[in-house]
Amino acid sequence: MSTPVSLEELIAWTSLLSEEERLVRASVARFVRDRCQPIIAGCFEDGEFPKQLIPELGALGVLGGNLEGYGCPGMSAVAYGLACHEIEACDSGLRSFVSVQTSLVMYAIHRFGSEAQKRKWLPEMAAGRVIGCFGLTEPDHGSDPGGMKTRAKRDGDFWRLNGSKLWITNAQIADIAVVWAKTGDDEKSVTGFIVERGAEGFSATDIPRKLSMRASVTGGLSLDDVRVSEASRLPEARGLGAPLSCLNNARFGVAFGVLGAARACLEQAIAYTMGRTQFGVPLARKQLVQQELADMANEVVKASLLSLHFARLKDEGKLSPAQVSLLKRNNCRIALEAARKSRALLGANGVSGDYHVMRHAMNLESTYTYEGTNEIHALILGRALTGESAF
Ligand code: TGC
Ligand code: FAD
Repeated sequence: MSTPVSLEELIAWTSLLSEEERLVRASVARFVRDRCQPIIAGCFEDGEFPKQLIPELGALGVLGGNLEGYGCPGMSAVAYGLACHEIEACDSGLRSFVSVQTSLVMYAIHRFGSEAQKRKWLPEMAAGRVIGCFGLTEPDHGSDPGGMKTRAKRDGDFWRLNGSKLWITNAQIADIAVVWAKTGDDEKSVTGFIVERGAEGFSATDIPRKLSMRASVTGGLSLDDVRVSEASRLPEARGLGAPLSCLNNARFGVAFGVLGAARACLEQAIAYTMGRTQFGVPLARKQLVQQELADMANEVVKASLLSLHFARLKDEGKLSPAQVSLLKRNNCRIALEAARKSRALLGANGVSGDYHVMRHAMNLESTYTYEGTNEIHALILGRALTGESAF
């Protein structure tokens, strides 16, 4: 038997990373191994998000990691992507927390907020003392947020918000919500507001019986004539393009992250089939098993290298939304396939929480759908390729 080659060696990422990127990756991997991995299976089973880890994520510098100034570390897109990758190797729900805080809420304030809003919220959010959520999806408007029913009506120096949002990560634990509402009927009237927890008429509700992302908080937001000051409106956000540009960033983090989950599943499948004997030999000596492992490795290695290439483009400000869609769609699909294949290779043990692959597979079903479904990204790419909109 020859010495096995690790997935890490096949990807050969390390030689392509800067010193800073390697350091970020190593410190996040250490945190994940010591602080997250030991508790995650229990959190998932209990349907609990490990809130105690939030200040530690802040101290690690991953919250707002790729933003500049206001207490944010300003790391490269590559370093931030690698942090997402390492966190999601443990659990997609943990990475979701980081994505929503960083790419959706902090980015929205950083990009579209007033100077006062940035000074007030960003340093606190980077430290993990203030938690945010991002309310775009509604019960009747998911893939087509342009059809949202939530409305904002001017009332002197205030606004009155009415409507509801559903499937909102962090809803029940958030101190602030970035809520998107229309001031008229047109998509161009989409406006963003920072709504604080405790505002009269504003409440968060649970979504019961969630079978995916159980270590993440997901809920609904209800806005019943909520009075919000003009100072809480994001002054630079005009039209649907504003929330969609937040999604570009979040989709990038998802794409990098899911490869961490795929890597964890593949490594588990390799270890398991090398250790498990059936018909007198280790499963890893069976050709059909090796074909499954080879197929998974193929996809994970290709996706990892593409992700790194696109992350470098992002750092140069050259990554287009169509490229983000391609990456998000590809990586979510191959990660879900890797989790399902790994689950099968572990046989009955594959459905046990002790081996983690089933938890990853259940989580990855959500990543396939959120931040734009597999089909919506196909249509975004189709529109880019043909110039024809087929939504
Ligand atoms: P469309 O006519 O294409 O565009 C309207 C305006 O927006 C601009 N735009 C973008 N700007 C920046 N980045 C993008 N990716 C953009 N895509 C479009 C566009 O230029 C236009 O601007 P303007 O100035 O001309 O008005 O809009 P549409 O209504 O046809 O919709 C397009 C579509 C379907 C692609 C879009 O609605 C879409 O992406 N739908 C998917 C919705 C989605 O992804 N929701 C995610 C919610 S958040 C979430 O899931 C968080 S999960 C938690 C976690 O991350 O862990
Ligand atoms: P729908 O839009 O109803 O789609 C249902 C099916 O129809 C999908 O397969 C879809 O691909 C397909 N479909 C839709 N339109 C077309 C078309 N034109 N052509 C072909 N097929 C089509 N949202 C937020 O705003 N903030 C959050 O923090 C957030 N967190 C989430 C966390 C989790 C765990 C989950 C599961 C979702 C979260 N979402 C969040 C919502 C998520 O973004 C939406 O679920 C997603 O955009 C899809 O919307 P939908 O569920 O309404 O599905």
